[in-house]
Amino acid sequence: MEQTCTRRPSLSDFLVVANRLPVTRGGAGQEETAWRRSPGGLVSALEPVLRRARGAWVGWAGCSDQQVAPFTLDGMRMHPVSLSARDVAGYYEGFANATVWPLFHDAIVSPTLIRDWWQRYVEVNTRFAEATALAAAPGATVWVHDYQLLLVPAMLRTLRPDVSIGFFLHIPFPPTELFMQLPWWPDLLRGMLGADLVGFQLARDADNFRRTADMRGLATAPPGSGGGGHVHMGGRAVRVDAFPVAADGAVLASLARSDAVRRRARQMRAELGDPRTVILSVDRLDYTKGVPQRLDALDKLYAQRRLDVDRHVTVQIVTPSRERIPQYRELRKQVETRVGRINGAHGRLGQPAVRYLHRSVDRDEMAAFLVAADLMLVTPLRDGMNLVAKEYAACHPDGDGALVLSEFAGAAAELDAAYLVNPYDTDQLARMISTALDDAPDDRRRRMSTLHEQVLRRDVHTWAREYLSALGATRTDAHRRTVVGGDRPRPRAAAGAPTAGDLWREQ
Ligand code: ADQ
Repeated sequence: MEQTCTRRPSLSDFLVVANRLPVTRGGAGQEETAWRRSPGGLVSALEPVLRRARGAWVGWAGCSDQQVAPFTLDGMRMHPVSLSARDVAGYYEGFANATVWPLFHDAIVSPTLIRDWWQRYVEVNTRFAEATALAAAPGATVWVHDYQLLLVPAMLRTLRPDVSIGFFLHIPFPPTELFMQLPWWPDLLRGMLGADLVGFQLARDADNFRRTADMRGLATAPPGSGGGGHVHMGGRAVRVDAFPVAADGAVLASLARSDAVRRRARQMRAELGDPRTVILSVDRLDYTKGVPQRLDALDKLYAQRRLDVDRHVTVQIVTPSRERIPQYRELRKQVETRVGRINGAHGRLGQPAVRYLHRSVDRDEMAAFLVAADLMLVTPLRDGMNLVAKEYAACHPDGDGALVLSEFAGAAAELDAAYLVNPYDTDQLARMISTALDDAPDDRRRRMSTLHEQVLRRDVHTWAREYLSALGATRTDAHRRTVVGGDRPRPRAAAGAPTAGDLWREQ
């Protein structure tokens, strides 16, 4: 694996800016200083563009109080932004994850408002914007990601008006009244509107955003048009639209067909006692994912003997997440207490009802779990999209399996052939699990085949291409407007700098 350090980073034509760099330090048997690429759909979708366009990634390396020099890994330039322990506490665990995250997820838990956290958030966003401004070539394309960096687009525009700026929010954008509970909402809105293109998961997120912009007297057009349209601000037209994120469908489907994964899936079923039905859930351990409510529904089903431990085994895998935040520690206790109670009440010696794993699993193991499951439960209380639902559908090319999916996952807008459910209603959730298990095999197969086709038709590469083409078009539009409308032209890219649209067309 190529890894070189450089003190003088050269400039890049395409930059991704996200809270975390797509790398982790040291692996088994590796030097502590060696970096490895972290797996992930976003990195693999953007890798071809990053390689071709002298691409770079700006983000936090994950270790606090350490300066890490820029380095190149597998042809991608990495620009680490350093965070102190106080930055991590105020910006990341504080404002991003204990203020914005809960508020944008329907305030499922109460957002905490602390002025010092906000100050840290502003400082760290400034640092990200400055690092990006230094690394971008004239006229570069910059794609900023997610709720940790809402202020970066406007900050970057001030520093580098020549670059083309895209912003994408991976989580829901809340209704106006909820957003306005944040004392700093006008700053956040202005921050996002620094972009040329503001992208959301769903049309309803884009609608919420445009309605909020209306509150500031910013002209939006056309209203209620199903998510598309522009917000006009400071003589600029900002395009606002929906780009639902997708799974790496083809890769997962071929993994699911591979001998190794199929063998491992059979072995897993054998280890579970070869039950008739394997019920699976895989979540990051977050209060938005609805894990306690789902366990309550399963508890009912085992208690009513509609599920029994010899024939129906449930596997719940949770990835540890944000464990320094009190609400996440509390959630872990709630989940583990419920698992213990269900197994105490309904399990037998050597045959628990719920097998519980609190860990992350690698991609092949994850694919084997998804293949092994007859029924997948994805029941978040609120979720921007939820890729696990799409990944499950990708892993079932033959129409076997069934997906119970929350109406409040963004994925439900597309995957309406799933068994859709309101996860707040545990009786309904329990009934829907029964329905999915008892449905006529032909109906189940029809639903699953539809889901599989959907996730393969539009994968993560299509998603990135759609977004970057739209971003490229904003530059062309802006140029046209300056010619036709006679506005003061924006400082232009250096001659020949590729636009986001060109980057994709070159593929
Ligand atoms: P998350 O809330 O982290 O992300 P989700 O989409 O559920 O969202 O999962 C992300 C990835 O984590 C998936 O690829 C999944 O396979 C993986 N994963 C989950 N548990 C795992 C485990 N135990 N071991 C290994 N891998 C695991 C945010 C938003 C989502 C949105 C995504 C992408 O909250 O709504 O779908 O971004 O935009």
